[in-house]
Amino acid sequence: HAADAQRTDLMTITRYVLNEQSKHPEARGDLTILLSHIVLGCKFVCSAVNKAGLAKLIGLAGDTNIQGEEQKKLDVLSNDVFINALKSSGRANVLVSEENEEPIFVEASKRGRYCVVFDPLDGSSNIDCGVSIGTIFGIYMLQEGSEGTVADVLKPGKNMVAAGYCMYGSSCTLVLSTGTGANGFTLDPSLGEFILTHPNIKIPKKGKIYSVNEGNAKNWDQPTTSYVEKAKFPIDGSSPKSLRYIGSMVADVHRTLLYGGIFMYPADKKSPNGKLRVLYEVFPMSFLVEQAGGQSFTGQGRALDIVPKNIHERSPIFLGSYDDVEEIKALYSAAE
Ligand code: AHM
Ligand code: MG
Repeated sequence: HAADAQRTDLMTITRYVLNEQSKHPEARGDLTILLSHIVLGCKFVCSAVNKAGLAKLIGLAGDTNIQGEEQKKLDVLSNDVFINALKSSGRANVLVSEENEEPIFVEASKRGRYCVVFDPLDGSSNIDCGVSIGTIFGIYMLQEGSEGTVADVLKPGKNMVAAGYCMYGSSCTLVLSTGTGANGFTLDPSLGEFILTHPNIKIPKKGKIYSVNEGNAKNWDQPTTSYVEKAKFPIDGSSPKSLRYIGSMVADVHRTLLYGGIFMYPADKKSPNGKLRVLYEVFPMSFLVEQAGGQSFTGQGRALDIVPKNIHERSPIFLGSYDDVEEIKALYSAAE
């Protein structure tokens, strides 16, 4: 019986990654191990995020613990969790975190072949009010013959071997791609396992939602202004689009993947490169969106083609449904 089979034969994220691995007979299982350490980090942060409100209420946050240390802020704690999980995997080499100015080079005895770029807790302005936040990550393989240098991560996003995010929301959802489509997993708290709930995510070809911080409109360029104007006052007889903006990239991109539409953080006069970081925000999300059949554009070209010059570089970004991104691309071409 199909329903029974579902309950007794669960596709956990580990099982899924092992299946993927078995398609590559040469694979040594290193990526599988690395990913399982990232998954552990996500579970840890999920549990900390869920307890955060309570901890505040009973006076833990900002308090000192038994060792006399101050309780760590959630974003600092999340960063420590991921760094430790990655180092202890024995499979990581160069690490880039939004929280660290400089790249981290794993010590020789624990080094592996993978470089991980990540934002341990994105959407920090939403932490204190209980709105969804998330972790974003991307994985590169070390260049042939390299011992691990910053050059190993200053590579276009299309070179990533895997990317994903984990959203700490009403449920804990992890979306992962190892380059063969995008798949969504939901944490079953009673099992402590991520279960495949959104197999082979395909973003609708065209959406009805636009997602942008419209408070910056005064400083936008012409193509962005025209796009949003058309979304609100369509001239072709179609219905206006809905606006949804959470201000948490993971949540805004997750909705865009499932419901379609466009998410944008454009350039503006005050921030000519937008706000979002190329390595650990723009690249992983663009990777997932392309894997789901959508597009990601910078205002100049394909986002995954950017060659970053420094690890915390920013870029404008327009990503989502294929047709919606075509429209913004046309507006930029017309403005040239
Ligand atoms: P953060 O890394 O400081 O949390 O900033 C990134 C966040 C994204 O999650 C979100 O898309 C964006 O900032 C929202 O920015 P704004 O408040 O300018 O709209
Ligand atoms: Mg961030």
